[in-house]
Amino acid sequence: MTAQKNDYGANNIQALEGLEAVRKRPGMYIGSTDFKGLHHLVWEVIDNSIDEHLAGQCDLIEVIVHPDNSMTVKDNGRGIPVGLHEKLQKSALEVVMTVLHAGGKFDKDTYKVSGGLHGVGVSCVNALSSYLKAEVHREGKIFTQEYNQGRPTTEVMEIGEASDTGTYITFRPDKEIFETLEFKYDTLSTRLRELSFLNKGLQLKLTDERDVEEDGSFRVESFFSEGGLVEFVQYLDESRTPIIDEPIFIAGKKDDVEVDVAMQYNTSYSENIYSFVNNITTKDGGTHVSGFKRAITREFSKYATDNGFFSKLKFNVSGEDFREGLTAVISVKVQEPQFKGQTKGELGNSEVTSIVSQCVGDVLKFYLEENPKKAKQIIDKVVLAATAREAARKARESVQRKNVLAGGGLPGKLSDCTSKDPTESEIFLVEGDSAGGTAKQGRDRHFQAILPLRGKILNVEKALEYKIYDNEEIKNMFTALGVSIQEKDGERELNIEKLRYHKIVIMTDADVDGSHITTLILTFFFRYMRALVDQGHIYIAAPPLYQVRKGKQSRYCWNEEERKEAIEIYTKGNPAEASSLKIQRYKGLGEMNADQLWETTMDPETRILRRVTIDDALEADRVFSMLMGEEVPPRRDFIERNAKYAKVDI
Ligand code: 0RA
Repeated sequence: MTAQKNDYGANNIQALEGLEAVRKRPGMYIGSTDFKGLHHLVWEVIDNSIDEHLAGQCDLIEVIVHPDNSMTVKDNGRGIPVGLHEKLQKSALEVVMTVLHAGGKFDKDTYKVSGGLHGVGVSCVNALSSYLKAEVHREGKIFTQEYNQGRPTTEVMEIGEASDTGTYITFRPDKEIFETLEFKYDTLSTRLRELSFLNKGLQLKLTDERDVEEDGSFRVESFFSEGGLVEFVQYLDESRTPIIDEPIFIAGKKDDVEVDVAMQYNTSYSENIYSFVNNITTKDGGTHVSGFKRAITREFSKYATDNGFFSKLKFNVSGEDFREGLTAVISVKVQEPQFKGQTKGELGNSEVTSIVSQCVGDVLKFYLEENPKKAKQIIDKVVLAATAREAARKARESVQRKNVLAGGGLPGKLSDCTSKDPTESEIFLVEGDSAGGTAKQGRDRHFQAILPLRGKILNVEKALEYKIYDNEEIKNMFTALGVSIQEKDGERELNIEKLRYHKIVIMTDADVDGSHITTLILTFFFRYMRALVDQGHIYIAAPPLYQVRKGKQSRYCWNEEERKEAIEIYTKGNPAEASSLKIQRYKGLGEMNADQLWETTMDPETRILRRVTIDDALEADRVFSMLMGEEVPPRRDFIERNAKYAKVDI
């Protein structure tokens, strides 16, 4: 008995030390303590519920954001076990909630592959919450336990009877740990929608109690997919025109690796491959994506060659040509995933390449043989893509050659900075010549360059690649930035070794036209200079919306709240004073003089820059193609649906 008591004590200390380690270095466990880290807590809790779904024990997960920014995640799984944990001599519930990495130890037999990048365990969430309550419905009873910063504040208590089973976790992230405590609706809904596609048959419900509708009800959205990845692809391509009636679906399993793929060709020119490992996005792809690409190139090449589709071509068809207008979702389940790269966004397990390649290859081979008409439609498109790529290569090389002949100089419209150090240099892409002139006067010429862009730049979503090189504004951007597109083994690559500015700032009017132009420029970067977006070189300037003046004093305001605040300050709350104020609404950059533009929008000391991250490439891409593409009905629908929440956050 004594030995056991000692054990108990020692184990308790171990638990406390574990939780302390998490609080000391939260970044090690959840990546960061910013907005991303905060949401990581939710993903972590949901992951555990998804594991129950994967084990075939749960078909409903509810996520509720409470008015105080605490959060409840409910599932109808088996419920966390509450019985005595032999070794630790306490309730299994307490062990799961307080011992680091204890979560999976009980369920060796269950199918557990969710997690991966997450998978740090719900005890981590507990350690980083100022309050957490676990409620378990199990064995006909309801049990609860509460915690503070991961330490139990109550025993495991039996509080009533239950006719159902499940786990409810309510937690309030600790303000001592997180820089922000505000959960973002769009981030939650995007991920829950994605999870519903990745886990067909699972219902995910999101309730936001902070957002009360006119009739007093809360904002609620429910996500459920019967078709899984096939519906995912259809959702992604909502605003594109499909080439074959139904996406191709592939499911296979080999050596404990599960492979699911859905793919569709559409009439656009872009390639959109989204990949997941154990339900987690791999934004940089990896071995599963390589295996998929390999199979596509191999099977389509073989089929096209065997059937004489390539016999008249005077140039090679590259791997890329097989993926033009392709939208695909690849989801694999791997027992021990290894994530590579700086942001761990790439699957490293080498065995996965050939497994995916084989699974996809087998199905494709069969599909092409069985569906000759569809096969021809796809191959016709591939031939078109190869032809267009050849034309684009010629156009690009001709532009590059002409530029070299012309002395390889910079565009005439560029007002370059004097510094030759890219790390300190910035370029402002400014809408219109007149605002460009003001920016040129206002800038610090040592490190700030100005490139005015005239009118609306070409809408690249609709344009063929070879046409974009005829466009003056686009040519100017390539030469001014010092980047070029090169082909390597038939794959296009952006060379940014000679990038001349590490900050590329889009500066447009703060009105509807301005935001349209920003979206156009962003679409261009997204499609043709993606590496610059991924590496965080693209920024959006934020000019103020108002200036409130009283005599010689003035304040700039970036939103309504600041405007009200400024009025309040200058009138000292006395409405009679309001007539002495001058309030200017800036509709365009042109309404500011050079000094004002510098002070409000360009001076690194005082300006606000928004860095463009395509963290959510998926949603951004959908929005781009919806706002820019051919199909009008989904666009109208999108705008109407989002009118109340319209906020394209990229
Ligand atoms: C350990 C073992 C079992 C289930 C769970 C944990 C579990 C954890 C969480 C976290 C959120 N929801 C959850 N649901 C279940 C297996 C239990 C059994 O075999 O009955």
